[in-house]
Amino acid sequence: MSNTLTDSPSSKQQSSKNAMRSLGLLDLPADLQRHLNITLGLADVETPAESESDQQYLYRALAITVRDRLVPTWQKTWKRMNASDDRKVYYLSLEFLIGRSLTNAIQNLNLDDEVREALHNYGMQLETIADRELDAGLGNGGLGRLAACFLDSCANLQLPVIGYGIRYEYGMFHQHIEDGRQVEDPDHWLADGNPWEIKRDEHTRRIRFYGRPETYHDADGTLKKRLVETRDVLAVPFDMPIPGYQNDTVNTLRLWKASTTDVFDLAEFNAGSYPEAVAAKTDAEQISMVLYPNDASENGKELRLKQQYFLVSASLQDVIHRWVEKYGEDFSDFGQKNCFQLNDTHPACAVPELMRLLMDEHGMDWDAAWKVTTRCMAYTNHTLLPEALERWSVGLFSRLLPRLLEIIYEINARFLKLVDQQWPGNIEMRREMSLIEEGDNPHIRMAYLAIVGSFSVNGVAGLHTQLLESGLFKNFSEMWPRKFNNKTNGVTQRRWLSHCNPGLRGLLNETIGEGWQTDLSKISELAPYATDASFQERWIDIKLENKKRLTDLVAKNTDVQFDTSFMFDVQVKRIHEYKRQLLNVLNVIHLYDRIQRGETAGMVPRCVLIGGKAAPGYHVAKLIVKLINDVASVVNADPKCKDLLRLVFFPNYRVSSMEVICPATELSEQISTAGKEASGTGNMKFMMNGALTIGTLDGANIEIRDNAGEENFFLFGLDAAEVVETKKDYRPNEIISADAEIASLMNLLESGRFNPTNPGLFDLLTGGLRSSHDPWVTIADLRSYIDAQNEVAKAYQDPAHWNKMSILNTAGSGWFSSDRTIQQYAQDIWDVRALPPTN
Ligand code: T68
Repeated sequence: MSNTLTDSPSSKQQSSKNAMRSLGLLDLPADLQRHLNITLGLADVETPAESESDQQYLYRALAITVRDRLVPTWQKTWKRMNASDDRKVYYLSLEFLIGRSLTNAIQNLNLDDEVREALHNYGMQLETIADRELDAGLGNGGLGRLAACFLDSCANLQLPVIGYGIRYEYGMFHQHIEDGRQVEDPDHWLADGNPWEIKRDEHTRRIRFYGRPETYHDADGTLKKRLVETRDVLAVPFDMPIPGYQNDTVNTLRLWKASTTDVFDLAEFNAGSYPEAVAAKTDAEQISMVLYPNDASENGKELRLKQQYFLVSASLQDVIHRWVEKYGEDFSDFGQKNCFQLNDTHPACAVPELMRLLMDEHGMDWDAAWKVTTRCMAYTNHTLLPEALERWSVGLFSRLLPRLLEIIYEINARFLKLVDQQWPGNIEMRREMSLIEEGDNPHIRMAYLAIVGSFSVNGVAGLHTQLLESGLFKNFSEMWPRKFNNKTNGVTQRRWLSHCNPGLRGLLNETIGEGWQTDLSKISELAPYATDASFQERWIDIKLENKKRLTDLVAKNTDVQFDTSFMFDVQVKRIHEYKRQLLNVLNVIHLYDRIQRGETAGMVPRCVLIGGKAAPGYHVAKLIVKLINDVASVVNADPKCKDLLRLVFFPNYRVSSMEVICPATELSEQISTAGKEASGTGNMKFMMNGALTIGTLDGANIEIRDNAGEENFFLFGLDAAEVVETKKDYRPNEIISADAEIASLMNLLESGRFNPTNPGLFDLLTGGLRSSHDPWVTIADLRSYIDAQNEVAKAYQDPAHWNKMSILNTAGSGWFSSDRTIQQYAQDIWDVRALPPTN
């Protein structure tokens, strides 16, 4: 995958320097000083800038200094976009988990040396200042981070793609641990302002909620629909720059903030309730106040539906506004020239909303509008869990979005005719496939709406797509086989290898050149070095440095001291039963049990790190967090474990902590119940950084194993089909009693050893494990998991062998670049090309 459109670095740097100068930008150190003194009004900074406050100022001044250097290219990219008649893509997502922007911008602008030199004047390291930036945590986990990696890759490939999302005032909650339990704190990340955003008042849009549809005759006498008596909210855009990698491109992420229309309720106003009339207006602002922290269950809350419609309507109006400016009221080519990628069903209202805009506001008839809509909508599914599929109550919809409901009914009526043509007289099929789930409280099935309204439906890993086609969406895939396609996820190697692992970046650049940063397929050139002893030495040294870095971070955030000579065994992701953090804990208890019995032969010392957030209302997940912490307390306090085992729950796991965790990891835990994890993307970050995976045949693990070589992957457990079989006659209690080691570890857990002062605390968890209805069949996989962990230990004791496997994992990770994924979206779904350069 070569990126022929990128200019050579020297001419690029020259032209951007010229642009800077013409805009009156000074050299970087002088600019930084000016922003400190003038923009932020700080007279002096002590050198070294040791106080928190000085470092905070330095961060802000540096962020503005760097942003200044993005702006000219950003404007140019907008112009290139607007000048082009080629198709454009809009990535609609309720979540963008961006993390930090400063170091990313510095890397992509190639400003590292200049910035370091400038900070040297204040006796500061870039790392210290960069650490001051709060994560933009506008997402829950994989789905939100995927959106951020995709934007990075689109900018790297110079594709005409705009991200559209919500500017949540409060992002993903902060987690801290009290007495072993998760406690949530609000994440007011915007409290001190966000230096990366630019507010664009002139592109404000009006979003209309509630009201009622009314029929009327337009000037030509045509019968039309309009909404009256609505309650309106304004959507104000804030743009964030998405810099490409040293390629003279800066794309845009447009985030909408909800704001009042400033129209007062005159009745209240005149009744002298001025403060009440003003206060009522803050209702509007609630819409963009907070990110919903549920990653895998639908919640049915009115405010969430408001957020979804708010994003969709604002973004579609924005695109249509630019269309009308450029092409007038002729929308016949709109579908050909635009494509909306729906990141899960969260923005699925885009289907009926585009219909509404085209018909009610731009005069199109149904058939023409439907042709346009289904030509430009594409839907990505991210889950196989039925409980996570979104359904909205018809009652709520009819109050909040009455016109959209009418349109959905009409879409459904026409769709059910097609069903009837395909399966004549099959009433059952109509009921199954209907967009409306009937019953006492009928619901709209958002996934079905998204499928019917889109020209493309994709899953996010090979197995996931197969399971969608043969399971969840079987009928739809029979009806429209060509709609369904797979796009295996990827991650950006610029953040998840180059930036977060500078040691490895250096070694890679030296060994295979720098091309891998924009074309990760080149990383396969590493394979011949896998058995090279001197290369292995350097590989080991780099890992050790990274392990030290993580050890420091763990010490800073917990009271646990890691030992860098131990194996670093890591599971970080949202806490969920299907991801089976419990399985991991059971193995830790088993190791602890062996240590108590003195059966330590063949054991390898391990530091086990588990991190992740539990949805605040997910009781079982929170209990799992408590168990991890309570087991950790016992293990870490036991002198017998001192040389063999540590366990830590890493608090407040987020993007910026993963940047330290993944380069230091040696064993990556990807142990979900097969058939439940759509893809996983953490698994890819670990692989790139040379961790070996212990995993089930689930999601992208399968492709990771194929690419690493099965001899370089620790496979265990049932596959997806076997899970289904097993559930038919599942008897975990028999498995437990028949296996002495498992019986012993369960006994330890149930004896109250980890909850001496709180008997029965974990009964809910142990009861679940022992239930023949345990949907996650944890006990069924436990023996196989323990055995695989023993294989891991054996392999780790032979460093030459382990490091060969580690190198081959990195060498095999080329497929998992989000650049590859995005090239496939661009070719197979979007049909878009790189923006032509400016002339
Ligand atoms: C994840 N989904 C998948 N959902 O679980 C993971 N859900 O396998 C996959 O790799 C990743 O998506 C990217 O495709 C999520 O992260 C959510 O975060 C979410 C948020 C709100 C509502 C439902």
